[in-house]
Amino acid sequence: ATNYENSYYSFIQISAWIARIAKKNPKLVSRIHIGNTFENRPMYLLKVGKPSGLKKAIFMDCGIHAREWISPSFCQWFLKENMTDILDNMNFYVLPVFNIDGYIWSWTQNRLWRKNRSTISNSSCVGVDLNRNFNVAWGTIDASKKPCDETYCGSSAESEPETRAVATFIRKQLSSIKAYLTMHSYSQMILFPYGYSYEKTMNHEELNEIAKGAVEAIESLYGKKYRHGTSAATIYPSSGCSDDWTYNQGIKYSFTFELRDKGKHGFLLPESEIKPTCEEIMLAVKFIILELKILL
Ligand code: 0X9
Ligand code: ZN
Ligand code: ZN
Repeated sequence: ATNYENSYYSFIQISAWIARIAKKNPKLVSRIHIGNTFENRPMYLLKVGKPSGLKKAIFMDCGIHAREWISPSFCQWFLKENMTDILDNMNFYVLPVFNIDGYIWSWTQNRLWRKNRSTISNSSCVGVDLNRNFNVAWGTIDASKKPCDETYCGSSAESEPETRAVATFIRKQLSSIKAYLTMHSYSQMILFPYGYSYEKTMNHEELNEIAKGAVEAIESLYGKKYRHGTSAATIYPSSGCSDDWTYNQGIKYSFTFELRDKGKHGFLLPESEIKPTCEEIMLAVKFIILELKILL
């Protein structure tokens, strides 16, 4: 039998799995339609939490970049974990595959595809980098205006239906969403704003402490070393990214995870590494959630 702990799931498998867990746990899990992709596929996010009044929420997305297959695997892992103690006073919004059209393309046509699949007038090239398409310093650093480039940022901020769906949902839920986590690969890092500038945020020290604790939690399990720091200083400066946008919307705990590995397999992380990667990242996410429970 196939299992997402030891094999990657195609989008069909993931969407069947999403429907299944929502149906199996109707009191805890609900499926929310937030929009459609460029190729008109419905985007569902899962809301997880016991129904009880006003609650703080954490938003997590996976698979904004098509080829980073370990990322949707982690969203699945996260959802099945027993979170009962954590759930008591928190809701989770989980988007298992942000870039559905691109993910399917990476399964069927081009394993190393990154962008979405939107067509562009006056160009034969396809796709916008959804992590350059957010409305924050849009089109300035490490973002291309040329449709054939891997970091093409689109014709305008939020030009893409996928970006718009997520941004619209987050804007509507701003009063409850206290943290934003976005899962990428690879390079083993936990990053926080800013990415579009070397400036430090107001709560830089706090974010740094949380990220430091999270990478220590990771190392405690299998000894894997992850780096932490601002995106600009730790990976590279770039603009229009989701984490900087959520931060500037007022979500002061915004983190980008870069999962395994450090380049040996890169995006082609072997299936044997799904389970250990998800286990170590789960420890980091739990650490962050517990910190937030104390802070908020
Ligand atoms: O470049 C990206 O979009 C991310 N790295 S990846 O290799 N997965 O493509 C890093 C984004 C970090 N966040 C910001 N720069 N704000
Ligand atoms: Zn990525
Ligand atoms: Zn490896």
